[in-house]
Amino acid sequence: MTGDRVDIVGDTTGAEGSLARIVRIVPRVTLLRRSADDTDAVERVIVANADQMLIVVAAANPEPRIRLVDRYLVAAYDAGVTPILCITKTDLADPAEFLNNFAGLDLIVFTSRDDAMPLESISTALVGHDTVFVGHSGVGKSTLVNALVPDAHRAVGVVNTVTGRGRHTSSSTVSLRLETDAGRGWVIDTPGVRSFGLGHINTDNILKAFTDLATIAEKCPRGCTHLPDSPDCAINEAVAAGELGDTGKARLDSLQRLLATFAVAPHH
Ligand SMILES: Nc1nc2c(ncn2[C@@H]2O[C@H](COP(=O)(O)OP(=O)(O)O)[C@@H](O)[C@H]2O)c(=O)[nH]1
Ligand SMILES: [Mg+2]
Ligand SMILES: [Zn+2]
Repeated sequence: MTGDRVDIVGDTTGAEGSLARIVRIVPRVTLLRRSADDTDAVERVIVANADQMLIVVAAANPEPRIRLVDRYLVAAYDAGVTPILCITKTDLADPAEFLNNFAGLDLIVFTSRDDAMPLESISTALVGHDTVFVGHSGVGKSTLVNALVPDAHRAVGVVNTVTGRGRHTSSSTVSLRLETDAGRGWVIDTPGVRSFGLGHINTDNILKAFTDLATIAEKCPRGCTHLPDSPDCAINEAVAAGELGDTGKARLDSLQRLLATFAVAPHH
């Protein structure tokens, strides 16, 4: 898998004709998976050992979709990978309204346009990490990767102006080394992920990502779903009582939206 660390033996000079073989895959720290749809138990691994996920969404062309970002967030939290949001194409639309939907999350957000990319701040966030770039095809992932890693030469696609959908120009997942004055990191560019089924998700992992709410949930009744209709839910009660301040309501809304994203799936 892309991102795997391996041990190799043999001639490791890399000279022409040299031969080495992989003898061991180092145990994976994280594994980002998806199923084709929510009822599909077959998992496809996207990348191993990523510790960050840069979710790339365009402000327009293609239109941003809250639900898709929610699904990426759920997949990241489930895998123990830290999500970061990057809104591209802000030259085409103002993303403020869309971003309001994620105000309750502890999420670093970058906004970018191809004539003014915040490359320094993004690089800083990537140094010392393995960051997988995900997002619908056509949102500008490869454009961003090429700007961050100048010798990446990732193919950039053309977005169909009628459907707003990109052609899959970069069809493989690759790891690219990011080199900056502040240090190194790995950038993993993926082809557009069309479906992001969550057939394998463990909902406890979603709650764990909301550390403040997870502590309160220890007082919830067994089997509590933490959804609005859940009786005696300690989180619902704490937020209603104003114990979590102004941000409590927004964080609970975000948690419940993510839990509901998953609730449609029959597993677990
Ligand atoms: N207007 C505008 N177009 C962009 C921007 N970033 C990328 N694009 C265009 O969007 C299209 C898809 O970009 P690409 O990087 O291939 O997207 P990917 O499929 O996510 O890798 C290309 O035509 C890019 O030139 C941006 O900030 N503003
Ligand atoms: Mg691409
Ligand atoms: Zn609860």
